[in-house]
Amino acid sequence: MSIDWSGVSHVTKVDPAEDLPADLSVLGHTDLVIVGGSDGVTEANSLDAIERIAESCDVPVFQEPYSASHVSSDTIDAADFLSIPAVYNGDRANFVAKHVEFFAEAGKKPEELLGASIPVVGDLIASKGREAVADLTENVLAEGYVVQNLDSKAAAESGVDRTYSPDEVAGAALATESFYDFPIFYVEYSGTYGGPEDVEAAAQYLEDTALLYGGGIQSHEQTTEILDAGADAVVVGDCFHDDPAQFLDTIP
Ligand code: 1GP
Repeated sequence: MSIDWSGVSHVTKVDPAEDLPADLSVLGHTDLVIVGGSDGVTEANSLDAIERIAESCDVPVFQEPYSASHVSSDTIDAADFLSIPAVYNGDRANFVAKHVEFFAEAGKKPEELLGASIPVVGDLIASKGREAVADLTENVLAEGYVVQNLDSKAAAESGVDRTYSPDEVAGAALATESFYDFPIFYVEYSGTYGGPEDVEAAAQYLEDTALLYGGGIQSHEQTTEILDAGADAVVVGDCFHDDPAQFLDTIP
């Protein structure tokens, strides 16, 4: 499947394990919302966040899980897309194993699900039949990720123990577009501003793949610097949770 990124330059990452601002109307100024975090995420808090956002504003909502247990037929129905990270500089679980686990879960037979305590993704088949698996896979996007802040929860969760040089970032971007054919390449500096260098390195190789940068964006100037470096969109997370008024300054 494909997304039209031409109208998307500002993305908000909402952590479902954190408190959401009471007034979510500021999300009317962003182009896309991703619901996902790196600690304390559950199916229940993901579904709650997705539904509250969808009720509050008319923007596409992605769910970005780091475990199959965050996904259910309810979250799939509520979100527009599932975006699943594949972390180049992470451990094997985060480039291969979690993905196989997710799709194995989706393909389970109904009798294997008896007694499941949460509405796992496998209940798709139990409740809606095997054709629901095809519907699911149409709504799954892979994100090629490079995690560049070793002190972040994202690095800990994905087994990252080394950051990439700009040349390696460029190589990962080229692989994303020309080899893996993922629709998204994500430069992740979660919690700190990494500047434009990695974005410039990646942008030279990306034509069809959308280039996202996230990490430490708190101002219009930072947004502009990253977009000028070649990113399709900035991703803003902490600033949304911490200071919704400041968050408005990050809008291009
Ligand atoms: C986190 O890239 C996003 O996954 C946004 O980062 O929280 O630092 O804005 P911040």
